[in-house]
Amino acid sequence: MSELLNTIKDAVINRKRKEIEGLVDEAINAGIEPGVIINEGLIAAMDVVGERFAASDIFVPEMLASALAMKLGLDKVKPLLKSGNQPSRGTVLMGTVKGDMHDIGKNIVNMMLEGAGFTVVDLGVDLTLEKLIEEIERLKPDLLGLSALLTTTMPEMERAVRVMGEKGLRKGMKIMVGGAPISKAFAEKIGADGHGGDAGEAVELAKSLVGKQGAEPC
Ligand code: B12
Repeated sequence: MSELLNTIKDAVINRKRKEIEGLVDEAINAGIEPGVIINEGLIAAMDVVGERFAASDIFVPEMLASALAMKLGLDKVKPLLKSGNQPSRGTVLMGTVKGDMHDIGKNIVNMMLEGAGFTVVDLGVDLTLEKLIEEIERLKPDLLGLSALLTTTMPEMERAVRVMGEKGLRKGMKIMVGGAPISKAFAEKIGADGHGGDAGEAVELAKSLVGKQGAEPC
């Protein structure tokens, strides 16, 4: 089992887009849990890709090709995470902040939230404040999730949280934040309602925040 997960990880690292779907199918058929395929196969690969990029062993095109391989793998796992016809636990608006194009982590969080019974509306990447405000006013979500992967876009997250408060949009809507450079301390500093370090934490956080509707934003 761990050999197959290692093969999946290597396929993503080495950008083997033609092989990845077959390998993930093989893992699913072998009864490996979707969460294990995601964490130990696919996400583990992106950590190595990031290290190689930081060491200048690979460059943006290679990083992008690995990301595309990862997406093919995730698309195979996604149907397994869908929840049944249970009533929605609440609506979550998700997006990656302005200036940031990274969406793999956000998409995994979306998949897990949907699997846990939330209705997720994905606003994509490079999300402007104007678009965000428009969609919050239109959809009145229970939760807003913001993702950032670049240290240079962390101030955009801070700005979004501040402006949501200034516009009075936090009444009835909690804000959770995440992404590799985002810490619990940063989330507290910018006044978000919570921080999730991975998709599993995001789901638990979402459940607890939706249960706390009506409380004043911190
Ligand atoms: C893939 C990748 C890319 C792809 C993105 C493709 C895509 N569609 O997302 C491409 C090639 C486009 C790319 C571009 C760039 N990248 Co890049 N990229 C990565 C890489 C290798 C992997 C990111 C990833 O997908 N990780 C896997 C996911 C699953 O993890 P995650 O995003 O952290 O998400 C998890 C948690 O954080 C959490 N989470 C995430 N979001 C949220 C939201 C909420 C609400 C919650 C609760 C939780 C949560 O749950 C997720 C699931 O467990 C990282 C290295 C790394 N290890 O992070 C570099 C990295 C982020 N990139 C980096 C850089 C520098 C860039 C570029 C500037 C490179 C360049 N010179 O052009 C550009 C920037 C483009 C832009 N404007 O955004 C640096 C950032 C350094 C820094 N200090 O900011 C990194 C760290 C690489 C490195 N080691 O130097 N990149």
